[in-house]
Amino acid sequence: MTARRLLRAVTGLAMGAGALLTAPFAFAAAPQPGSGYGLPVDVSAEGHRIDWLIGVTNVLTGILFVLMLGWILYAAIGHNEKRHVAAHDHGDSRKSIFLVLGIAGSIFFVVDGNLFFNSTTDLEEVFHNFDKVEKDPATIRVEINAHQWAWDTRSAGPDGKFNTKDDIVSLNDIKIPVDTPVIFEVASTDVLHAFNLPNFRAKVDAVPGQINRFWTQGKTVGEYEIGCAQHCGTNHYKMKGVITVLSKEDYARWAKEASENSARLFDENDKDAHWGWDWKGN
Ligand SMILES: [Cu+2]
Repeated sequence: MTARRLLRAVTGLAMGAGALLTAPFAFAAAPQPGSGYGLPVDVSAEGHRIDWLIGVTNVLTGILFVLMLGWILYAAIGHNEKRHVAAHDHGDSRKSIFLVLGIAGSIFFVVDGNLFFNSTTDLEEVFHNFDKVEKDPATIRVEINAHQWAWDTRSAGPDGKFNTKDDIVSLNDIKIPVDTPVIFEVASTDVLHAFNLPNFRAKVDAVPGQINRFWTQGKTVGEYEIGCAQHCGTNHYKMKGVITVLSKEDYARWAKEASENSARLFDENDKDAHWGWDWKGN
């Protein structure tokens, strides 16, 4: 092996290894709590489905990357001017066309097909299966009204109706019980925002004039971040909140106290406080 060929091989390997090693850090400027440089820790009952899809896709594209790198190295080292004269064709032979279509088609079928099949199944059976969640008498309902630059939150209180005097109203602060389904209805009063719960693998656009919904269920008691995932103006970065997963007993205690306080402070003439809407689901 001549020095030049050795240099070429080493450079190729180093570039490939460098790309592999730096890729995960390019997307994570700071470590996320609880999980180093990976995804934020998942505290939801169904978030594992999304993590599985991301993990499998990473593994499959990782395998493809290594195969392609090997192929390029083989071409660079195995075929060179000293071994034989380079052969060129236009890639329009039957064999070439079938080979290219076959490889591209298989990659598309396996990688994208897996994403498509599993994500549509997950949506149908779990994430968009509101019928099942709404039938559960334990289900909690929360309304979110986004505005520049905060999240108004409202839970129904003991009467189960929104926009009444026992509603629990807060700002950038949501409390939910553990192991209990929660349906969120999300709207916006001004511009597009996106209500994002990274630790629940849940995110939905907040759109003026429209109510979007999703449901989730916390499985680990603790405090987690709420963020806005849609650039919505100068102070977009300040649109942070906290969602707290409480034990069922703590939640019951808090909800009772909070709705009593709300009823006490209720002012019929304060129109700004009455931003809630009739619950759109069942
Ligand atoms: Cu926003």
